[in-house]
Amino acid sequence: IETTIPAQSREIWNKHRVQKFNTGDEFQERFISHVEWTLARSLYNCDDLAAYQATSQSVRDNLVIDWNKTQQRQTARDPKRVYYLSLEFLMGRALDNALINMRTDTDVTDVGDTDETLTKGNTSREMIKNAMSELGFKLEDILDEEPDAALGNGGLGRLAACFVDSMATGNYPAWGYGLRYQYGIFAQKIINGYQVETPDYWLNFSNPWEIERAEIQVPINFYGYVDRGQNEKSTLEPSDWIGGERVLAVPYDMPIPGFKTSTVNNLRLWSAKPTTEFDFKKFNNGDYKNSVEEQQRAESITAVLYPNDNFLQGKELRLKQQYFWCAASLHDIVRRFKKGKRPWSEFPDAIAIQINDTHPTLAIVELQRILVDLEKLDWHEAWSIVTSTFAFTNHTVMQEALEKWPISLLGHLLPRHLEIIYDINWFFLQDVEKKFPRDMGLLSRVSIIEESSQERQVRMAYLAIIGSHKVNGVAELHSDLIKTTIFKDFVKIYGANKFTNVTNGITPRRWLKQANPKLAQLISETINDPEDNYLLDMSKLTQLSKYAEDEKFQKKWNDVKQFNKQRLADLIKKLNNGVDIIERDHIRNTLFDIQVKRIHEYKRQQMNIFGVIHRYLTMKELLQSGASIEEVSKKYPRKVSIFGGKSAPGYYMAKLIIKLINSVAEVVNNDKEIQDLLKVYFIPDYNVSKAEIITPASDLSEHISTAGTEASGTSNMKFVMNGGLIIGTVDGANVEITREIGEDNIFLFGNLAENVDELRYKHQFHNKGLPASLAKVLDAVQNGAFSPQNHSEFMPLIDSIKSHGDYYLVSDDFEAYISTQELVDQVYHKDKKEWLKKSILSVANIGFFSSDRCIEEYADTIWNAEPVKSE
Ligand code: HBZ
Repeated sequence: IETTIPAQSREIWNKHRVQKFNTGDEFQERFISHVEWTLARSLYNCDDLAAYQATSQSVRDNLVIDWNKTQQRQTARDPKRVYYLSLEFLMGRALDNALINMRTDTDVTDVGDTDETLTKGNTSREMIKNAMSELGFKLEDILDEEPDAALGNGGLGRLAACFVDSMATGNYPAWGYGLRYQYGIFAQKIINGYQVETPDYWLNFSNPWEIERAEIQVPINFYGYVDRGQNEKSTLEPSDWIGGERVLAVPYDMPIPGFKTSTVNNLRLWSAKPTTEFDFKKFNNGDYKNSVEEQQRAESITAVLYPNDNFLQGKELRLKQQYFWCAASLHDIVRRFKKGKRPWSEFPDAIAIQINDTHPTLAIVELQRILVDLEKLDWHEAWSIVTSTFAFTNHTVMQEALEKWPISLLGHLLPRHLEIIYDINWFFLQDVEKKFPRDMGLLSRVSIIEESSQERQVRMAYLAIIGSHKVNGVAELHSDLIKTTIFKDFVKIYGANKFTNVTNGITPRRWLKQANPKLAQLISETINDPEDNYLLDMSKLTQLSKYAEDEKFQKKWNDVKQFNKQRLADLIKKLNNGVDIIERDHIRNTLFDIQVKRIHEYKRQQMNIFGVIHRYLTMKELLQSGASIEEVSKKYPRKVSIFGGKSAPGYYMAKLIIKLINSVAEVVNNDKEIQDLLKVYFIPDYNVSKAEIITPASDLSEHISTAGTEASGTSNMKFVMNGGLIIGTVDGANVEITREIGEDNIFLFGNLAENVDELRYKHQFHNKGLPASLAKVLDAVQNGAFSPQNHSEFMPLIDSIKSHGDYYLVSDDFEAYISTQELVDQVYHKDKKEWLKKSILSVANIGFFSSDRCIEEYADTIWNAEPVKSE
């Protein structure tokens, strides 16, 4: 590797090379030096926050050493590199994860062995926990000081976070590229039952996990015009884009440690800042204040994450974010490639770029622009490089989420890119015409430019397909659906091989080991894997199957669940002003029924809360007809319905669902007559660190989307990995979860995706009426049972079912939902052994859903990339 340091100086460099701490004692020394030097504090003013900062700085020191080695190794070997472009990385906290993943040399059992990944289970974390305790701190409290890095909305952003973990663990030379938002997803407060959003200023107390690379500043242009020259040269020729506004992109790097490997990868997040260019006109006009204000506007580009999931809000600033990030990332990728001095034709052998949804689609156009305008490649040669480099992951079939940008907006912000898009479309449509002559319908259906709407729009998904060599969905059902619905015409044009499936997964390091240390310990003891190798090879979990009916083992399994339920109950108490929702003694025989995810009509939290209302009303009826509370409890044993999740700030119906949940909770939780048999709680501000407490505590979790609408879901996998059972529809990854764990171990119900169109059609043209169970619920809601002050408060939720075609098919699935819930109660309360058996068998067979498996599939079938191991 090249260096500017003269040969005779290198000896000194090597003599003073920094070292990792390897023992508790060395950690303490490092910790104190950070307290005193980095934080300029001391023994006399080191609180938990300072201790968190100093611990993180110390751990980061170790990671940085491996980070540097990893990067040097990758530069020396020059393998094919992978870049994962995602506008969201929902990372959560970094410290505990780093402690679990990171390697100190004391972890290595076979020093000098070629297989460096043979390491001891948990030494680093245990070692630091003890060392901290000697210093007077409790590790758990220190970990709690860290704010979540919440740079994402939901599943898509968390998937990107699991993927970077797995790419590092699998030793892939892979970087993530994203934006360093100053405000992550808003914090949710619940005030009088309503969601209120407050800003998430997460960088408040400097972020020890980021390394600012202030020396790298990539200029990014917007607006302006294309100079076509004197004789109006063709748009296919190298063209001059004269930008009108310029900002700088500065990278911040986050180290991503792999588990049991010295590989530390990079997550590069871009931040916008003003240029220092001097504006003569403003200067001469004496317009100082205005020129400062204009400069400040640059920073707004990376100020805030857009808080919508599965919904497009076509704002100019959002498009600006997308281009800013694509252009900066591409510049960086191309710069690194050029250092290798390889011919451009080898670009796709050197680089794979995966685009997470259509948000990074402009990267495709930007690479074409770089190759044609700046590197002067022939258009077709350039386009072949581009399409061999990119691959595209789709995450939804829902129309309202598909990105489309008005021509006027795109052409104003990025005039040269619009020309390139037109030319891409021109050549594409010519190919289509050749293959399917005179099929005008087809041409207009697949055109990148949508002409039918009042404003012409660029269809980003089509551009992404045309610019990629592979397109994948995120679960089998979803990948099949996109081929027969939204991308059907493209299957006809390109053939089915361009379209593939990579079923989502989750990282078992965070979602099992970190979130559920008790279960992890029971597993490692039981399958005799003290070094936690099962976290790298989840097929080892199948060894649990033989204990599924072992009563002693079942008891231990149940004790772990009990511990986790208690832990969640403690969190809820804290959030509920110190008031318990469930009496301590009752936790053990209360079924914890949890639905936590973004609030969306298609995810059907409304059906869940209607189910709760149905249960409550029926319990009340039984009591009124003279049944004793014992009799009622036979049919409806103890249960707590727990909800959590954010609504997009502008999503009226989702916000109303949150209010209904809270209003029902208010009534049910205060009804003395039902004696704690039923409780309802909405956990405010659901996020990654809360999910780590919530997920291990479920007996049952709900994944009940209208069939065909949830592309995959990933919390379904998390809950099962933590020994919870699922009630769910035949949708997304529920289908493959069922295949893996067995249909006896999951509670499926409801209509199938293939029947959804017909059911919707029937709602449009025939009034089928409501099932009696649902009618009873809606009547109660309509009569103000949960809104005595304002009977019509929840009318929009009722109308959506009764008058507006019940698009999400609540009325079609409700009865099956209710009866399946009753089945759940019976198994849980009448046959606990059967329940535990199901739970154990589920965990035993969930290995497929490790994100390590996903990354291997992407690497083998899409990226053609290989791991780089240290030896
Ligand atoms: O991606 C989710 C899918 O709904 C879920 O089924 C899947 O498991 C997950 C991972 O593949 N999609 C999202 O989370 N989508 C977004 O958050 C989103 C954000 C901004 C947008 C569009 C979608 O403009």
